[in-house]
Amino acid sequence: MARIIDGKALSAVVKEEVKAKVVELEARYGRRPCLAVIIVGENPASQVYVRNKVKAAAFTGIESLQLELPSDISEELLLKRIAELNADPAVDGILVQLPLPKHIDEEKVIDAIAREKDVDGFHPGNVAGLWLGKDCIVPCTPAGVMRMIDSIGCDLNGKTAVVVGRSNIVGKPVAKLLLDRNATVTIAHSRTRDLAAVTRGADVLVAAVGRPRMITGDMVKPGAVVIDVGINRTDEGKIVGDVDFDSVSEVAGWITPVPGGVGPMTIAMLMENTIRCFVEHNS
Ligand code: BQF
Repeated sequence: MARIIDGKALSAVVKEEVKAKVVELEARYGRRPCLAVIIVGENPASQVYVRNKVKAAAFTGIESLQLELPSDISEELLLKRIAELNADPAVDGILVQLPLPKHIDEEKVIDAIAREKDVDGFHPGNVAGLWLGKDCIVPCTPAGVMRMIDSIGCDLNGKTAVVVGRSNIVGKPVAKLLLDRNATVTIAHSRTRDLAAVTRGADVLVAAVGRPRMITGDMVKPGAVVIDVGINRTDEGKIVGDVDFDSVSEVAGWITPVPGGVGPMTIAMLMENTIRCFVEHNS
């Protein structure tokens, strides 16, 4: 029976650390870090995510500023709002909640955020930095995944890691971070032939595909560390991961739950990234 990596508990520890750091930073710089969160439209999931971010900011003592923009806002006006936040010295971090309405080009919007304020780590300057091995802002979910792996004392050196999913936001950056720790990394995806044979080779398995319960116990190596990045809503309205928790927890050594796994860690890492942008903004 697998042990659980409790993302909720771990995120609480990280947020306490951030909270203490904010006190220290306020004493040193005379103000607190400030995170600007832009939401366009009324996607219910996005509204929940933005609420989680604003709540975490309040908990840690980070100031936040929420811009709620209508779904029919022009791309031009959204870019203008971002330019204003870029120029505002009181703002340390900026994020635009994704996804955006179809008439807006996400890439243009991400490129418009000042690299120095890009708390999501999605700006091409930060993406390049990650792949070139520079010390730069790391996307929150991949950073959270690594923190969870570290929390169990897992030494990745020489281990076989399989990432299922190749998105720019999770799969690709997580693979790079695992590679940086000397894991032997495979990125599998929807076209991978005999996926189960690939995943069964994994000492560390990261699922980030967006298909409910697709990783089943027969696809997992006994004792493996299984990290579930998925958040899917079933027909019954239940939130489940990409991992079939019941069957996989019989085989794995460690497993992250959904909810209460990677999700809370994503939010905690956003707070850390905001502090980092603040410190760099002030020095
Ligand atoms: C939990 C996200 C897909 C697409 C865009 C806690 C969050 C989620 C779950 C959360 C996510 C997922 C966020 C739990 C932010 C993570 O208790 O399990 C927190 O707020 N997330 C996002 O901003 O955009 C997304 C997933």
